[in-house]
Amino acid sequence: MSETPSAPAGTASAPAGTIRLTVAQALVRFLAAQHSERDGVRQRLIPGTFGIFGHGNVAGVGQALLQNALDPAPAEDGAPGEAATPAEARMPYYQARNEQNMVHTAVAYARTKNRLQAMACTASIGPGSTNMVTGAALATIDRIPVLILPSDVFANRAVDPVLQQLEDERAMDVTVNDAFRPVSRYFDRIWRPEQLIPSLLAAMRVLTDPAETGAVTICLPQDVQAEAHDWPAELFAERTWHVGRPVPEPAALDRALEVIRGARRPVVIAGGGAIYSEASAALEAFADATGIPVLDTQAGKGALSADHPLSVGGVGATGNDAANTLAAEADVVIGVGTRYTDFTTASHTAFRNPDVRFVNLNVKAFDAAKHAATMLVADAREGLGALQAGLAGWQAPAEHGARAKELRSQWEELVEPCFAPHDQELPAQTEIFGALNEMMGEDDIVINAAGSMPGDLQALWKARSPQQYHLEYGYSCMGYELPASLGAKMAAPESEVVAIIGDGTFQMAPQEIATIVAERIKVILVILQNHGWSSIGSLSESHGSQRFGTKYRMRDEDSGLLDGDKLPFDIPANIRSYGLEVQEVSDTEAFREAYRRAEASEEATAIVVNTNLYGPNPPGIGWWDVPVSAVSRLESTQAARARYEQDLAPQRHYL
Ligand SMILES: Cc1ncc(C[n+]2csc(CCOP(=O)(O)OP(=O)(O)O)c2C)c(N)n1
Ligand SMILES: [Mg+2]
Repeated sequence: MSETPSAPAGTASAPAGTIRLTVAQALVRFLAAQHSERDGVRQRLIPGTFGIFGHGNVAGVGQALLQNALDPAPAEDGAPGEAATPAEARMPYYQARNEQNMVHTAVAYARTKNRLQAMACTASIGPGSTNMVTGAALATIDRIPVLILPSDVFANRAVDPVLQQLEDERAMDVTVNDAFRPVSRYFDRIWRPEQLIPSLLAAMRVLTDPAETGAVTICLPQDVQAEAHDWPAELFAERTWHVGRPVPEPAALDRALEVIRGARRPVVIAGGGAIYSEASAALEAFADATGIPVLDTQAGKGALSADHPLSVGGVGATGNDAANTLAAEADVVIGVGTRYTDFTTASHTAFRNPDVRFVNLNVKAFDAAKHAATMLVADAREGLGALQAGLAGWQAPAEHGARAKELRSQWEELVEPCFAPHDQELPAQTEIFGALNEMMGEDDIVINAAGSMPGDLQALWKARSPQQYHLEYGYSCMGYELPASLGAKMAAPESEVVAIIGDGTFQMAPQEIATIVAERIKVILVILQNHGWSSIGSLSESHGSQRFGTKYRMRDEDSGLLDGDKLPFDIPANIRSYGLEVQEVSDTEAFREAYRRAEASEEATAIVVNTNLYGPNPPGIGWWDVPVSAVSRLESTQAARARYEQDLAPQRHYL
C-alpha cells in the first residue's frame, strides 16, 4: 500500500501532446484540476471523493485514487500551464460505511458551500451503486450538486453476467444504473474511453449551473475504468467554471415591478435559492426599502435574520400563524428562490385572497413559472437589487407593515411557552429546541430532515444567519441528518454542527458514526428517543388510523399487534459501541449541561434525550393534504374523512 508508483507504463510511448492514463486515472486527474468561481472567489470544484470499493471500482477508480494519494503530481508528464503542486493535485479519499449516506454527506458539504463546491462519490457495481439512487434523488430535488460515479457492467460483455449484473433480455445496454436517469440532472455511461472527454465537460457545466444543478451521474463500466488511452494533455489543464448570476431581462423586470407597485398586501417568500445565491444583504435591503414582510420556507429560513422586524418566519403546512395569516391575505406573493412545495403552499390552501398573484424570482424558469406567475428569471441577489432599484420611492402601505409586526409579536408570545418546560414526566422536544436555539451560535449549524422535528423547527426556530438552519425538506429523507453533519462540519470546520435525529431515523442509518470517528470530525448528535414515530403517529391519529404501526413495540401475543412492551434496543450502548462519547438525559436542564460538555469537548459527542412521544407540538393553522380513506368500517376513519372533505374546500389552482 505504501509502495510509490513508478512512471505509468506506456508514458514514454504516448504520442506527443498526450498523456497515457487509464480512464479512472484521467477522471481523477481531471477532477482535481477543476475550479469554480463566483464574485471573484475561486476554489476547488471537487475537493474530495467519498467511496466504498467492490470489484466494480477497486481496481479502476480505487487504483487511481491510490496513485493520486501516493504521487498526486507526477513530474514527467506535465499538462499545459503551470504544473500543479502535489497539494493542488490531490484528490482526498474518504471512506464511507453506506453509499446512500456518503451521498448525503456530499450533499450537505455542497449545500454548506452554497453549491460552489461538490464532492464525488464512487461505488461498486450493482447494490453499491443503486444504494446511491436515494441520495441522488435528494440532491436533484434539493438542487444541490453532487458527482455520482456508479460502476457498471463490462462494456466488452466478455464475462456476462458479471456478479451483480441485471440481465435484460430485450436490451443489453440496460443496467441497474438506468435507475439514476430520472433522478439525475445529467446522466452518461462511458462505454469507450474517449467518450469521457465531452462527458466530463458537460458534467462540470451542469454541476456549476445554478439552474441545472443536482445529481450528475457518470457510470463507469468496470473494464473501461482500467483501460488505457492517450489523452490530450490539455484535458488536464486547470479549468475554472464561472458560476453565473443571471440578471433580469428589462421587459420582465418592468412586468414584475408593475405587479408589485399595485400591491396592497404583498409578502416575500424566501426559499433556498436566496441562501445559495448569498442574497441575504439584498433581501434585507429590499425589505427595508419596501416594507414588505418576509416569510420563509424550510430551505430559506435564515435568508433574512429572525431578528429583523419584517421577518415573520415559516409559512405553509408547518408554518406559524403570523406568516400564514399574511399569506392568506396576500394580494401579491413574491417568491424568491422557492420551489413552492406542498408544505410551503399548505397543499394549495395557504393563499386565500381570490385575486392573489405571484411574482417569482428564480434562476430556474421552471420554478419562476409556477402559479401562473409573472416570471423574473434571474439570480436572487441580482433580481432583488433590480427590483429594489425599480421600486425606488414605492413602499407597501404602512398599515400592512404594522400588521405584520403585530402578528409577529403575537406569534412570539406563543413561542415562549413551547420552549419553556412543560409539566410532564419527559420533556417535549420543543423544550430541547428552545435550549439549542438559545445556546447555538449564529454561525453554528443545526441539521434535520424528517420526523416531527422539521415541523416544530419550521414554526419555532429563530435562524440568525443563512447558514444556521440546515433542513433537508425537499426529500425529507430519514437518515440524512447523521451523515449530513459530517459533510457540513467538513465544509464549516469553525462551526459547531448539531444533527437532531429521531430514534426512527437513527435506526435507519447510524453507520456513518464510524466515519465520524475515523475522520475525527467533531459533530454533536442529538438523538430524540421517543420509542417510535411521533410524526407519523400523530398524522395517523388525526387521519383516523389510530397510530397503527407507528410505535416501536414488541408484538403482543394476545392482540397479535405491535403494541406490547417497548423494545430493549439501547441507543446509548449502540452509539458507544462505535467508540463515540454518549450522554443520556431526560430533562431540559440536564440537556443544557450535556450540550455545554459536548461543546467544550474536542471530540464528537452524542446526547440521547428521552422525550415525550406526544409532544406537545406547536399550535398552527397550516394544513397538509393527506387523503383519508373514502369508505371505512372504522368510526375514526369516517370522522377523519368528513374533516378532510371540509379541509379540502379552499384548495385551488392559482391561475
Ligand atoms: C427514508 C424514509 N422513510 C420513511 C419516511 C416516512 N417518515 C417520515 S417521518 C417518519 C418517522 C420518523 O421517526 P423518528 O425519526 O423517530 O422521528 P419522530 O417522528 O419520532 O419525531 C417516517 C417513517 C421518510 N421520510 N423517509
Ligand atoms: Mg421517534
